[in-house]
Amino acid sequence: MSTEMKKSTNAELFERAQKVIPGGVNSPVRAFRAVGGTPRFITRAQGAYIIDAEGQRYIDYIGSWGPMILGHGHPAVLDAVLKAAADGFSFGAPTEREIELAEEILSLVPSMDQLRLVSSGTEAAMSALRLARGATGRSKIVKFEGCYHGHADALLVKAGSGLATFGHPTSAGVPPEVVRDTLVLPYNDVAALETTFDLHGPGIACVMIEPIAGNMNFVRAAVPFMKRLRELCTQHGTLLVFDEVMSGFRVALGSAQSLYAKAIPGFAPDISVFGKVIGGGMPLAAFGGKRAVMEQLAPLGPVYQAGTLSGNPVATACGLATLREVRKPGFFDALATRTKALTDGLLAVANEAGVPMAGDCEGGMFGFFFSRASGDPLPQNYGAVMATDKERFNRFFHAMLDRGVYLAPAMYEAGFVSAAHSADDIAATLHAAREALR
Ligand code: KE4
Repeated sequence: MSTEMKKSTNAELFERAQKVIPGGVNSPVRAFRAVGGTPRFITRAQGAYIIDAEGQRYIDYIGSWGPMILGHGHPAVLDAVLKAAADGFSFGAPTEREIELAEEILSLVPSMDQLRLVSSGTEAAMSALRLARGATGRSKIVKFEGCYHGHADALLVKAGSGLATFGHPTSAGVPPEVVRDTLVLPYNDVAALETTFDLHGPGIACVMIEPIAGNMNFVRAAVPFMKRLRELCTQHGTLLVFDEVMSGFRVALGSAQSLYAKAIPGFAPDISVFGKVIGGGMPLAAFGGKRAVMEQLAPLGPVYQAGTLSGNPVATACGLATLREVRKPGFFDALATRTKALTDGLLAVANEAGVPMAGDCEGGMFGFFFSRASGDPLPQNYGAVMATDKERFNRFFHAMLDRGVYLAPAMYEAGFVSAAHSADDIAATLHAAREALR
């Protein structure tokens, strides 16, 4: 008689994981601590679905936090990865495919002349920061409350007490002097920008921003705010760094910067940071800008930056195959239509149920908030997001998870739709939401 291995439950796996991995996870948000409950251990995924250790199938609105824009297991991507792997995993030497991927990305992001490939969004943002400081010879930097740029020390900062005071570390292990030059401003606040540049303008190396913020759920930088930010950076010789790790090739084929270039004539960031989609689910990220800035990097210039697996041959194959699908005619129209159907549907179902909800979406990215009162406007900054109803969000998260819909396990995260999500998947999601909200 075959003694088929007894499958472990999610709880058993979580128990075992916590013995050998801090919190049982390799990235904190996966531990479900914001929403409570037991994380689902995923065994495999296909298209719009992920399947957990207990065989439960979920419609997946995380997509690995953005990379899986085609859905899981796209045949062209899988084929490209298998072929690349058969040719070799890593050489520590240049390859033609790194050139092809760079050319592909640069053809879609006209603000960049050159880019460098790295292995994570954190590494890309950290390197972009060092480059901005090296290229300007200045130390001060500005970021915004509610924006996340990975976990490099100088970026793990929360707002100081006043506008002009410097940030405080958000993590233990970050010495105060490391964040002494980091200013944290309220998102979408023009007055705060004016004051900060009046006080510190000539000393600011860069302003780093998520143009459509996906780390405080879903908040857009208002066009007037972005226009003024660009003007002030130009006026003071400060580099504007767009962190498009999440929004890049996700909100539009030309990323968020193409949306602002439509609204603001001649708009462009000076440095851009990408990740997630350009790796297609494998460890790959990038940062780039005009040639004059990028040539400050080693081995040409004085700003050091390096990486054993940078431009990894298998990861570049995965990213290249992904981008070649994303840029096909009609891809984004179809994705945006699907995402809007989901977002509008959720708002309609909440309205039917008399539950106050606000929501927004762009391309394949969406967010929704349980407002305190119906008619409340979309949150424009971190404080407003955190004032929405977290308890209701968490109850809704579990009610949806129990019904086979996997939303982000935290109210400060955005949601992602893939090309594999069908109209039936959206309908099933809205049916689950109708029941969950009841
Ligand atoms: P990674 O180092 O996690 O690849 O990228 C950091 C990063 C940088 N910039 C932005 C705008 C990002 O959203 C991220 C990472 N996003 C989170 C989701 N909120 C990744 C999920 C996680 O931390 O596990």
